Amino acid sequence: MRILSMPLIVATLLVGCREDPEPTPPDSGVSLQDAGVPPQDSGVPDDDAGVPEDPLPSGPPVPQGPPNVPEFKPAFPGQTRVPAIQTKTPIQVTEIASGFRNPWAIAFLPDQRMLVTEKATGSLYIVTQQGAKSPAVSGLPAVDARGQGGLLDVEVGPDHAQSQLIYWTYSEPRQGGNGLAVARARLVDGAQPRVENVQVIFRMMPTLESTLHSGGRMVFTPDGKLFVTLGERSILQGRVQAQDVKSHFGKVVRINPDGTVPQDNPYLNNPQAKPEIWSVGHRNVLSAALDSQNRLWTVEMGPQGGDELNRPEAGKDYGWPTIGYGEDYSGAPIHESPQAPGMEQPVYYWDPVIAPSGMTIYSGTLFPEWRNNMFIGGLSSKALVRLMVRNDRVVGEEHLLKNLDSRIREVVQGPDGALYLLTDATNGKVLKVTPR
Ligand SMILES: [Ca+2]
Repeated sequence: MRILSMPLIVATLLVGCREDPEPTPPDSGVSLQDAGVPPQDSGVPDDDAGVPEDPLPSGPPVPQGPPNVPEFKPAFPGQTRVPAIQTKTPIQVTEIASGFRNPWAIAFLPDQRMLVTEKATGSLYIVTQQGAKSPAVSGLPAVDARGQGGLLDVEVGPDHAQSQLIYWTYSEPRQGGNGLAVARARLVDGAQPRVENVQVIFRMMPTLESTLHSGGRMVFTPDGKLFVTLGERSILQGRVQAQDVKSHFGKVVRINPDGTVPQDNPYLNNPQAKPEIWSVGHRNVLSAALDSQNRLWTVEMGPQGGDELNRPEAGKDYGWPTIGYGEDYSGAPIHESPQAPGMEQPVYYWDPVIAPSGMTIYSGTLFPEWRNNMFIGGLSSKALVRLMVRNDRVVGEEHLLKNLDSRIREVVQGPDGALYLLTDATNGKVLKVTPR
C-alpha cells in the first residue's frame, strides 16, 4: 500500500476506453481556491428533523465552460450550476492496488475484501485491503468486450453469508449481436477462486448489434429487490426504444434476486410491456444508489450536454429521447424542447457534461460533513463529483480530486466509511479516500 502525497502524483497516462465520443469538456483548470470561492458550510443532513439547518451555499458554480445548448433554460432554479462548495476535512488518497485493465466496479465481501471487475478482460478479482490480488475468478461466462461492453457491475448477494451468491452484469455475446445480462453464482473462495452454478437471471431484450450504451449498474434494496439500469444502445434503432415499453432499452428494471418479476411492478397491467420495467425514457444510466430513505437515485450519461440526476419512480417517464438538455456530438439538435408534459424533469443536469459513472450516497462517519451527500465518478471530467442535497434539490456541487487527472469509473463507500474509487485506465487503480 502506498500513500499518495497529492502534489507528487505523477499524471497517469489514461488510455481508457472513452465512454462516449465526447470531446473533453472545457475546463478552466482553476481550483476553487484560485477562483476565490469561499469555503461553504456543508450543512446538516436533511433528514435530521429538529436540527436547525445552516444557510444554503451561495456564490459562483464550479468553474466550467459555457453550455453547449444555451437556449435550453432550466425548468426551476437550482437545476444546474448550483454554488460551488468545498470540503473542509483534509483528504488523503491511498493507492490500494493497481494494474487493472479498465476496472469497472467494486463490491465488498463481508470480510472487507473487494470484488473488482475488469471490463475489458471480463475478469473478476478478489482484492484485500492490503492490495493483494487473487488470480482471476474462474467460471464466469464470456463477455462481448467491444466498445463500452464487457464485464461491468458486481454485487454481493443480500444473503451472501448463507448462499455465497454474487451477482454481476455483462455484455452477453448472442446470435445477431449482444445484450446486457445479469448473472449470479456461488463464489467458491480460496487460492484459486471460482464461481459455480452460474445462472443468468435477466437478459435485456431485444438483442442488437451495438457496442454502446448497455447501462449495467445494479442496486439491491433492503426489501430484497434488485434494480438494474439499461442503456438504449446509442444507435437510432435502439434509441427510439427508450420510450417503448415492449423493449428493455433505456429503462430501469426491477427484479427479484432469482430473476422473477415482483408482483408490484408498475407495468404488470399492460400485457404489451416488459414486466420488469420500473421507469422509462433513460439514455445510459451508469450510476445508481439508494439514499437514507432507500429511494433510488440515478445519474445518466447525456449526449453533448445533458447528463442528468434523476430519482426514478415507478411507472414514470424520464423523457429520453424526446426531451433533454443536450445535443448530438455533431452539434445537431436532438430535442425541440427540454421539457414536455407527462415527462419528468431531472433533479439536476450538467452542460457541459461530467460523464458520470459510479455513485454512492454517503452514510459513513469518517467525514461527518459528507453525510447524505452524493458522490459520482466523473470520466471526461476527471473528478469525483460531490453534490449536497436538501429536500431533494441539489444545493451545492464540488469537483474533488481534480489533481489526480484520472477518469473515475466507480465510487463506493466501504464498510469502514472510506470512499473507494476505481480509475478507468489500462493501468486502473483502486484508491481509498480517507481524512488525512
Ligand atoms: Ca431525462
